[in-house]
Amino acid sequence: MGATTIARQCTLCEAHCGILVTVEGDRVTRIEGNPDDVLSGGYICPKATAMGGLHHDPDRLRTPVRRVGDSFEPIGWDEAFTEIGRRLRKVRRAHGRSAIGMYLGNPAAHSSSAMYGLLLRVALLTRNFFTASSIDQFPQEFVAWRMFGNNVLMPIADIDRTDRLVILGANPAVSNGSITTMPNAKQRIRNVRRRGGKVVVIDPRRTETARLADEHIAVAPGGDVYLLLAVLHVLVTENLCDETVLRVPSTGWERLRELVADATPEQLAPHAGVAADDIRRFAREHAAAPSAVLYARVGVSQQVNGTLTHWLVNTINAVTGNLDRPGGQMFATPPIDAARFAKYLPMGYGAWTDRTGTYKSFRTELPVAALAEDILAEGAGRIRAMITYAGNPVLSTPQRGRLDAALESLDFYVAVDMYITETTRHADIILPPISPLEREEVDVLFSMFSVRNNLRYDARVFEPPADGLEDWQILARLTTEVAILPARRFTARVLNRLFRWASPMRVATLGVATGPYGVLRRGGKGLTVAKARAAAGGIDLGPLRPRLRSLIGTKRRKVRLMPEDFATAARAVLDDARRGRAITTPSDGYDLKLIGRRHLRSNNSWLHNVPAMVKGRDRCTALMHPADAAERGLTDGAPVTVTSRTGSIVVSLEVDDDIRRGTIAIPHGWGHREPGVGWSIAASLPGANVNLLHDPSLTDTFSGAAAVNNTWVTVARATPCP
Ligand SMILES: Nc1nc2c(c(=O)[nH]1)N[C@H]1C(S)=C(S)[C@@H](COP(=O)(O)OP(=O)(O)OC[C@H]3O[C@@H](n4cnc5c(=O)[nH]c(N)nc54)[C@H](O)[C@@H]3O)O[C@H]1N2
Ligand SMILES: Nc1nc2c(c(=O)[nH]1)N[C@H]1C(S)=C(S)[C@@H](COP(=O)(O)OP(=O)(O)OC[C@H]3O[C@@H](n4cnc5c(=O)[nH]c(N)nc54)[C@H](O)[C@@H]3O)O[C@H]1N2
Ligand code: SF4
Ligand SMILES: [Mo]
Repeated sequence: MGATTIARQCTLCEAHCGILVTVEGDRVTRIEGNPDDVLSGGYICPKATAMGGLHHDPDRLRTPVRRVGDSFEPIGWDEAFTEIGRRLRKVRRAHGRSAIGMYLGNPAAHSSSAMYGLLLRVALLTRNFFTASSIDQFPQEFVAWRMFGNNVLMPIADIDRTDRLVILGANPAVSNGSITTMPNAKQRIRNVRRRGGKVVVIDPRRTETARLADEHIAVAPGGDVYLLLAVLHVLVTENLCDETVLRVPSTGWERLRELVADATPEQLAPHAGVAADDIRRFAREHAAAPSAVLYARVGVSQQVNGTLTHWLVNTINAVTGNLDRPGGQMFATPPIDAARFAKYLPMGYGAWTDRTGTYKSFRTELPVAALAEDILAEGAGRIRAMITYAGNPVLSTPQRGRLDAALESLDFYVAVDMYITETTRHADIILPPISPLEREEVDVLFSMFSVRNNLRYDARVFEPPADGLEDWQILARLTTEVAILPARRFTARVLNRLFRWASPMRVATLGVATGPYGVLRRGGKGLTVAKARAAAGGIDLGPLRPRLRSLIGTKRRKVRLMPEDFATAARAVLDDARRGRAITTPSDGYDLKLIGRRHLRSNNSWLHNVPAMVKGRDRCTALMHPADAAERGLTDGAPVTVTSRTGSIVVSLEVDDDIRRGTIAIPHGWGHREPGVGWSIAASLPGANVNLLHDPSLTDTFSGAAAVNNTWVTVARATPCP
């Protein structure tokens, strides 16, 4: 049988590397990097082959299933949708709109079906909407909203042109970049140095990225806020920065100067875990570089001071003249320019709260930290039915181990997922989409965060099965089922017709045609999806260009360097530090800080059923410094019990001097040995759910995002089971 090769992208992580998929008959026989891809240029990581593994995985669901007792049996699509509609509407009639909750997970962002996820969210009119964003980039969006009046304006590090790249709380050598889409991050980082630039990594662990850098600063977990306040102090007091370098007018400069006037490196160094001299040198070198960019990602977001730290990152970039200019922080001009519209969207911060009144809504959603409680707590406003779409919150979010019981207690739960996971095993009905290799798409989201402007098209590798549905088709049907419709039978039919026509591909085609490069604006030479389809590696639309002025949504279009509530919170952080109280100070007998870690062959919780991704040694280990291990009489490979205020897990110890003393690192997304989990390979692997250790109430002060990098733990030799 002849082989054919099809160009598309790997959609597993934000890099969306171009791949060439070779198919013989109905089998994927090879996956290689596509050298013509305008962004990845032939690079792929080992996960790319998992695109084939997922497609062929016998454990992947191919038809809807309904729970009967402890197992699932196949049912037809129509029957499934009818039952779901009936039961969800019943819950709403009995308990109100917010009794239906929804959780949207990470892979949703990797397909254009996500727009239908949001449509479903709108149709639900519920207050109880949650996404993985509140354990991820929420603080960054919050800062973008406060500083630039537009939550989408999370700046991109212009890594390909900078003279100095400072990475805090990110490990792009493994993650390949996030909210700065940079496939082959390793090469891009090496190129900074080849150009004569300097790379600095600020991370409690000497990561794969730190190994590529000129300098590694082993900050204490949570110490970034002190470090950056001290850096700003040096920049301000030595007149190494000012507000005149901003290309867009700003407010708050004087208040910013006052804030850091006394925030000396000497005072803050112990809390940052970095020597005062190093802080001073860092600040001077940073100011002296022709262009320089601070790039921070989840390691910084997942902190109590996540918002404050991301604000300091953006502010330092701004007052050193590195905002909205090549080599600094920039904004893309994507083929569908969603940022232009986003500035008009209300963020509804605090428009409502969770039931305990602890967490404020932001961007029409509640922090996922509130999820289990909002289901379990007795009384009015309780969530009685759930929809999850492309998420595995049981493993990926801190819930004090209560989410299993919470999901089990629901009147009804429907999951849109292709696996029976730790989460979806609790569902009444699971609706599986077709495999990613059966989808045709254009990447509209990550082109908003790429290091170059581009448009790339994803061809189908296989025709979808006759009875297969894409995520968007499933979500569209769910939308009609839950929408409040007059004359339901008639209007539902009309809506379903309309949705069938409005496929994400059609919407994207229209969006691109009317976008900044589109044929409708630029005539015959303009961009179309058809042109991207004809170019097997996508279309390069050039380097990033300054454009903040046109996107900023604040009053009088000024950058807010010092939002008042940030000033208040930062003052409190400084006052506490002066009194010797810092997020980095151990307390109550807990003596080690727990942080996360990602592996090149893993992707959050869901690639562990593909044999090539999990072969070799146990990955879910606790990484500990040799001196910390010796102090506790622990040896490499030994099982250890890790205990926090909220829970306790057993994992193997990995002794390694790459990690800062007083810190341990355990990856998330493991712990698949739960009864009823449908991924047979994953369920045979060692590892535990690290989110059992994280306290859901430990969150970022402003956005409510989970602060999983600020958890205190103890570690002891595991006592063998009796
Ligand atoms: N402790 C700790 N916890 C963390 C993190 C951390 O660093 N430390 N990181 C956090 C981050 S950044 C994120 S983004 C979250 C991720 O958290 P989640 O999004 O909740 O979890 P994932 O592990 O990505 O689960 C994805 C689910 O989607 C399914 N899926 C995959 N592709 C598709 C598809 O195309 N369609 C549908 N319908 N389903 C699909 C998979 O089978 C899987 O069940 O985890 C967070 N959790
Ligand atoms: N291989 C692989 N790639 C992935 C994923 C994956 O699971 N595996 N997940 C994808 C997803 S959903 C996302 S959001 C991105 C995330 O992409 P990145 O942001 O690059 O994520 P991490 O690799 O978790 O890097 C976070 C870093 O922060 C460090 N850190 C922890 N605490 C602190 C702190 O207090 N201060 C500082 N300065 N650093 C700290 C950790 O040691 C770690 O090196 O990766 C994506 N790509
Ligand atoms: S870095 Fe790896 S997982 Fe991410 S898109 Fe590229 S090949 Fe896929
Ligand atoms: Mo993420």
